[in-house]
Amino acid sequence: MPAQLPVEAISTLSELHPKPSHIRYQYGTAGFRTLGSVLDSVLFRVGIIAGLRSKKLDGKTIGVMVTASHNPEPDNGVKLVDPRGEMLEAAWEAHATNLANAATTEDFINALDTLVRVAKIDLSKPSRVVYARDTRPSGPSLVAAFEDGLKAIGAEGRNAGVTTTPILHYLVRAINTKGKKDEYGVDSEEGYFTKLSGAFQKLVAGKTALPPLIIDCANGVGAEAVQKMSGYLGDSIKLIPYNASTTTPGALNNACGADFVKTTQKLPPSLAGDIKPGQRACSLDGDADRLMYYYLDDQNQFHMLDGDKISSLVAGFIVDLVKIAGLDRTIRVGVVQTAYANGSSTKYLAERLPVRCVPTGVKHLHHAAEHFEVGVYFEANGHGTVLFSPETLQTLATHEPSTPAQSTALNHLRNLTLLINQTVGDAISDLLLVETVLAHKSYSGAEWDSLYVDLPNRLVKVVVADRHVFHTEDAERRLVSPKGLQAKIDALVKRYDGGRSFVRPSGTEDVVRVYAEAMIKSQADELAFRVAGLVYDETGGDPNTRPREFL
Ligand code: G16
Repeated sequence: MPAQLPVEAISTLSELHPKPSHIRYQYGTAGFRTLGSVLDSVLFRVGIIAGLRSKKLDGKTIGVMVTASHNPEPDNGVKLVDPRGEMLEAAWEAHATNLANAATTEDFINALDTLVRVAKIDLSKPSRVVYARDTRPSGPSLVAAFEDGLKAIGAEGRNAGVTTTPILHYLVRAINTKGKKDEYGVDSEEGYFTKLSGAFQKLVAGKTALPPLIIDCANGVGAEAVQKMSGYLGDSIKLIPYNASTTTPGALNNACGADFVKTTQKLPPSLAGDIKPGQRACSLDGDADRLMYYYLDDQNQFHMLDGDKISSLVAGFIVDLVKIAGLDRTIRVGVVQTAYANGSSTKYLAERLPVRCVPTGVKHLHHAAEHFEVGVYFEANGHGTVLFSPETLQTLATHEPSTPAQSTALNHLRNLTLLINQTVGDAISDLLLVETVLAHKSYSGAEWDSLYVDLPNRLVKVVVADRHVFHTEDAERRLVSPKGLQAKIDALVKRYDGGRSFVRPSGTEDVVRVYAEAMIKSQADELAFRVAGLVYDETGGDPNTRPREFL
């Protein structure tokens, strides 16, 4: 008789983690994400789902990260990581949503039964899960609920403790490739730090010493990782962590971090006075998978270097190296962006490389980037990485250079494949990558910034009664519902020189996001707030959050 679901164990433990009746959960842009106080049942169920996913994949290790990343401290969330360190397969997102919403233990067990049947899961297979959490106060109890889920399904769990999202992704891939031809690295935090720091030291050897780098850690888990990484980097670069108070209540992502910088286009107030004109610094988000750079010019003016600028810098560098190495006929470098990419960046990149636009969410960018030999993907919010296809890795490993210049470029490319965490966006890996390129190009922040001039833009959040009535098409650049709203937006956009605007529901916060661009800043602000007003009027939002006309 085939192995059966351990119904009794699931049932007993499930009763300890009942689903609140008034909440509908959704596996969104980056997993389940909402107030930490209402996630207990979700975490328990995710424990079981992760176990089943592992069984489905023949006992390969699945990752689970408990975090709400850039969201405010009271929020929390959970995302599943597939065996190669990439985001969960889309079909299973739907299974996860379905299971999280089963009203009772009985419904939950019935839904599990259906999943096992439909997905043809062999329950006799082993199941292994590695998991971690960020520094949020709700983390420990949510992890305990998750561990009950593992226990219920009989999965073997490995607790990676408190660490960053990208380190968890790294661990998943390292565990699953251990002892194989494509071994990703030693499956420990130490393995991660050693791999990245070793590659960085080789890449910047012989270059002019890099100036110390101030890193705003968003008072999140990145602070601990930055401190640890510092110890491995020797004197190749000095990292100076700011906003490293991981235990101060309410500090996480508050007036600091990558999302604060991107949305307010301002320096975190806690850094003011400590950054000198010409000096560059950067911000991580709450789980250290996003990165935002900036610098002050001679007039003390703040300049932001976002994901698009990182993408342009890095893609240009890799294209040059590929050419110098004599591999430009074999290796095609491409870039993936989303609708949030600044129009100037798209223009700049598209004149040089193939560029694709996909819906928001690293999972979408990642898959699109896999179609290139080298796929550079960054969201404007600073979330991204570079992927080298298996064939490209093979080419880099076996190519015989015919000149010293080719040999040097080839070595740099090989070291880049080690420096870059190719599983997912990784702020620490990305900042070492940026510093590498700046060292090679001898660029200051201002020189990097001058690759192209950003079109003024504005991002606004609108709280609406139900964001699920918003549906988009064309890589989220157009609304299909509510009906008629897109036509009104189009009419408005036409009145602005260089105007562009789009509206989409967030997959991580209970808001609708509005983005606008125009030739001048005041016009971009005005357009964003006018479109936000249209969204509000159409759907009836919270009166306290009605967008102001414009600033
Ligand atoms: C997550 C995703 C990102 C996405 C961001 C915002 O980031 O991983 O790809 O850009 O959410 O998504 P949305 O606009 O749908 O809320 P993080 O850093 O919060 O995990």
